[in-house]
Amino acid sequence: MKRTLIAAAALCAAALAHAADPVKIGFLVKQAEEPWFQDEWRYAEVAAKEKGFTLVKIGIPNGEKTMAAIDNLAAQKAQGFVICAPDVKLGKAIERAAKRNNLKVVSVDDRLLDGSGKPIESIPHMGISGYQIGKQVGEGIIAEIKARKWNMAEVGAIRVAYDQLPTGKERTTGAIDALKAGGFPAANIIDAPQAKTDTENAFNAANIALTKNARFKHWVAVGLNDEAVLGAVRAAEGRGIKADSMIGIGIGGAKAAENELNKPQPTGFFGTVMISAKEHGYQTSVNLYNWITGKATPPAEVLTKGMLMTRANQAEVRKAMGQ
Ligand code: FCA
Repeated sequence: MKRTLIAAAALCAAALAHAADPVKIGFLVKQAEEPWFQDEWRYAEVAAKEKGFTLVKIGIPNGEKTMAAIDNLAAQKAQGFVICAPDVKLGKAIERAAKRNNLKVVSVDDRLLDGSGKPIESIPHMGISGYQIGKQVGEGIIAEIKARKWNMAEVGAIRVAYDQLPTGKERTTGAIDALKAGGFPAANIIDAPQAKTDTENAFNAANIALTKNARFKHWVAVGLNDEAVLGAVRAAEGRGIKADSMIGIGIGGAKAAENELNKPQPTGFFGTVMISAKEHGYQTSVNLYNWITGKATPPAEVLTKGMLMTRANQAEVRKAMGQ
């Protein structure tokens, strides 16, 4: 009896001590050098200041670094983390590591998958509505092709593809479907698979597509993010295809797009569908904080919207998106 009481008292004390621990949250991103992720971190910091928790930002370019980061967070007595993993197939390993270390986990941008390739429903997720946003890209391109009175038979479309990432595939599928729905010839669409979702890899992929298809007079380009489309735009420039014969529309709207849209001379980067780094960075952190402190469980899945932004409407779009 006495022993049970002592054990119970010890448990209570441990629970109280835990509850009183200052809240510490990790924010783990696959590509820390990408402006989108820097923006997410910036808005997560806003949440940290507002709610009074500590934010630990860690770049996780591969599986090994991901596992090390989770162990590191546990050693620092963090209670949870937000994650955009370098490979969504790490889902189960991430879930196990979180459980083992008693850490709560929510995913952002890229939904984690289980061994059979299905989303892990028990990990709350905030991502973009990829297909819908992709459609906005395609519709924007069709409108601009028409404004320029191009003959679609003479236009090639580059789909910078990263199909192993479901949100990536959804985005470019939405874009291509909208192009086709707008009358774009399916035979003029060329896949350019990239090895990694950055500008350099997109450049290399697009370069091959352009070399093999020199017959087209004009070009359009889509991809899963601004970096993908920028790669295609730079590759086209290298072959003398400039703003007047190129329409690239990205997805993102962070610094890379901003710099491009504010160059004194327009480039082939016609615009981007701006998505909300603020919501993704701030709200995921707040949701996790509320979960840790017992205030609320995060919604199972939130899909956010985007707005087409070009040189013509940058200020309005940024204002409407609160960024
Ligand atoms: C993915 C992409 C990023 C960004 C994010 C919302 O993680 O790789 O560039 O678009 O989704």
